[in-house]
Amino acid sequence: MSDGKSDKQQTRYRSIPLEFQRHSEEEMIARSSAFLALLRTRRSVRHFSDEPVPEAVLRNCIEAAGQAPSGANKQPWTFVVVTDPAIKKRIREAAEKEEREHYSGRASERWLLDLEPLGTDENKPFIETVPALIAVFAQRYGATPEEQHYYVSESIGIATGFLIAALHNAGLATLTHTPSPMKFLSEILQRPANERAYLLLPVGYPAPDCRVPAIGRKSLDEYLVKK
Ligand code: IYR
Repeated sequence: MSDGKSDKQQTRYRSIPLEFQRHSEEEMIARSSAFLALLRTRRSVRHFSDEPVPEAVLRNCIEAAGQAPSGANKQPWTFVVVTDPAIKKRIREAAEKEEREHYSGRASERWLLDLEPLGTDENKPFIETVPALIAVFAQRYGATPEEQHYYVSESIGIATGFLIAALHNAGLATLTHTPSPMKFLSEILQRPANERAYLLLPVGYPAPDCRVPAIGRKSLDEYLVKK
């Protein structure tokens, strides 16, 4: 077309009635309080048991993540579930290689100082201990580069949030692990060129003697602004 715009026309979705559950105010307060109480108990875990987790639970939680909103409903995500010990070992070795660089000087002094209270270091034995790793990949575009995706980081972030909440709700512990750079994940997991590794989520039951740092959360007033 002379204006440079594509002349391709897309047909609109047909519209359907919204399925929406309306609750009483009392019920809404009870439900939101219960959900808050549930999420208040979520902690990042770094000491896992090797006990296997039910595959059906992982499938449900990943499907829950897949219900997230996304730019133009492109659903630009791929979740790779790794349970094969040989692949976990390769991922651990590659992650620790990057982390050694991180902790021995690639990260700024300030960053390392900020991590000190958490006690993290370059050793990531949990990558092999956990029964499952979920590697989250962002699809930068679709099957071909012409198939554009939109708001990919926002979409992926929301879906990953759903996933972490769903896994916690199901009774599983997770760690949002971000070895950086994460390119090795694409290679080991043989992902196509349109996918970029976003996050590695070790999933399992906490080790019986699992301890976590006594961190706090900001009080609501510190991050809620009313106008
Ligand atoms: N990826 C490293 C470093 C790290 C960075 C942040 I920001 C954390 O909140 C925690 C760790 C690691 O996993 O050790």
